[in-house]
Amino acid sequence: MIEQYSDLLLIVDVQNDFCPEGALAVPEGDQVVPVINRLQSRFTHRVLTQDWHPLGHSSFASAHPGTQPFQTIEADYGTQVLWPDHCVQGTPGAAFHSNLATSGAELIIRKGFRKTLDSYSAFFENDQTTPTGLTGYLRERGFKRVYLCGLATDYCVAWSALDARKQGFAAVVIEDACRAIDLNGSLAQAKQQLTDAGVHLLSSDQLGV
Ligand code: VGL
Ligand code: ZN
Repeated sequence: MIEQYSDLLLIVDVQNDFCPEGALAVPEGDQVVPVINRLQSRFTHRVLTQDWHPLGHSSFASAHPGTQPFQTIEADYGTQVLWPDHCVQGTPGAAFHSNLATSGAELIIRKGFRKTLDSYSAFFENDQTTPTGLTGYLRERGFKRVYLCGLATDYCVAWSALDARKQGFAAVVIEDACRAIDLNGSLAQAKQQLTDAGVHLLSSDQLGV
């Protein structure tokens, strides 16, 4: 049962660069759009996130001469995957998928906008201490449970769900409203971490959508 006052749908990074033809295409990334639009009609409260990097961002392989996308480096805040340039602020790749319903969202959280710090989670940047402000927003508004959907299951959706739990919210990932990058087993690892953290995994039809 979705609670209209205390539940919130968090729609993670449904942006052109994560869809087929995009710079960091997630397989079938665009297929989440109709599912998420149906889900949106069940929630009174919706928040969007947007990956929002400056040109030359430190998560881009292009910013580290001699490296290739999808290899890892050690950043001062830990291991960082290097990605193709993606979701550069103000570019078409950073825009939401054109069929995603966005006008009903109450908030758009942008993340990853500091040049030397990446951010997967909607709550904290990858140093796991720099807040985006989402915790405060949710607490002040009285939300208790976060339902998550979007891209990518094993990165921004998973990290957001884990941080939601750490911040004391109930968290539910709607699996068929997500798609994964699945880099070196990252999807299986993320699902194990989600389960261990008490995140519920559901399908949209279990929500009657
Ligand atoms: C994401 C990799 C890099 C995501 C964002 O939205 O899952 N993944 N930036
Ligand atoms: Zn990114």
